[in-house]
Amino acid sequence: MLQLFYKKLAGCLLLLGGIFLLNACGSQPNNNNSNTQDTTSAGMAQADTEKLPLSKLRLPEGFEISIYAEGIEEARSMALSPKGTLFVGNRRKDKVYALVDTNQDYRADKVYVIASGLNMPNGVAFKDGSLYVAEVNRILRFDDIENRLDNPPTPVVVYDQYPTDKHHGWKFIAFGPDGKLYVPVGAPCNICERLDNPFYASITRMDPDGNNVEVFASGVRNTVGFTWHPENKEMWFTDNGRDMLGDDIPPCELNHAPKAGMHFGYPYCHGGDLPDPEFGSKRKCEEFTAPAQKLGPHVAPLGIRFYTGNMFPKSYKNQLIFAEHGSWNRNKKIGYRLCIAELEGDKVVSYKPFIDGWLDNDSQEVWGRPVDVQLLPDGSMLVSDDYADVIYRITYKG
Ligand SMILES: [Ca+2]
Ligand SMILES: [Ca+2]
Repeated sequence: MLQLFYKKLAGCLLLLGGIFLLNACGSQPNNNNSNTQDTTSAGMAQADTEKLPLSKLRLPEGFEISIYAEGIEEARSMALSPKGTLFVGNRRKDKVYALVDTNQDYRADKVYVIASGLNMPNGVAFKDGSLYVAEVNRILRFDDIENRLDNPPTPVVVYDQYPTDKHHGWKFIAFGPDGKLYVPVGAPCNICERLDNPFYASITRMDPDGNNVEVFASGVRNTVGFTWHPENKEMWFTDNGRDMLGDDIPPCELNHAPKAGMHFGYPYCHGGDLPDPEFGSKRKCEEFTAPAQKLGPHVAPLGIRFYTGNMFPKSYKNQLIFAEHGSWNRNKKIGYRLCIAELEGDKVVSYKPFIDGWLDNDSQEVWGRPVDVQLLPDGSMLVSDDYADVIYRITYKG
């Protein structure tokens, strides 16, 4: 009832009109008419490729990496429309971009700023002509967006009752095979037990119109990437382990959530078998679902997709490719790479690097940090980088 009241109130406020709302809420996106950057320039592209040391990247034999788009400030999560428009969000910045490859040479030619002034708009998803954007506490929807890239509409507020905590408040979002929008809510802390709101440390889901919001999975500290198996439609997600327990524990996690209602351990148990020093005495590790694969400590796993294309070798088919954004809470850096987890049935049988070299292990210098991965219809793969401000494209030539 209360929710309905707020929705009605929001509707009335919208009727009161633009300027008042801008001042009252202070978080309405600013649309403007000069929201395009033209990036058509072969010379510029070449110069940029030279600026980034792509040759330092180690790829499996036969693979190549190039720049799909550059100058995309803090490029985070990605969503691709069926027509090929690539939407890209921000975490610490405030914008959402749309990238269009007008001449289909696999390099973006136009970059549109769809919205600015948003509150950590990390998450983007596309469905039925509309772009969905996740801010910290709400979901926005930009209708008919591909016909309005030059002059984006004022978004519809789909839902605005998520917690407002900025700590782990940025969200990855995606539509599941059931047509529902999946929205995680991170723990508002490094480690804490917040039973006051079941949304904390969970993955929720809702109808596309914002109705029927429910918790899908609990005990998830901070997932910033999930996807569904192409055949059995079961969810897989990455989760970032807690900090401040030293360099080597706990592991970050790759988890498997075949059904609703599962609990993945946080804040009581990490990695399936490591009780938390503060909260571990409250509940036992055996009560929870252990990760399908322990990942490296502090590697910060983010975007994840099954490789469903036909360009890469057959051994990649239906295997998980995910980004490790890289550690900060560790003396010697690790992560800063793309990994592949090979599955046999529901079991992960290997976890190994796919592409690395953004981190120089000896000097500990970093020049890029992969965030999200996105397949293109030709089977090539895009990778966003919020440190180098680019989108890469990975191809296999054999
Ligand atoms: Ca192009
Ligand atoms: Ca866990």
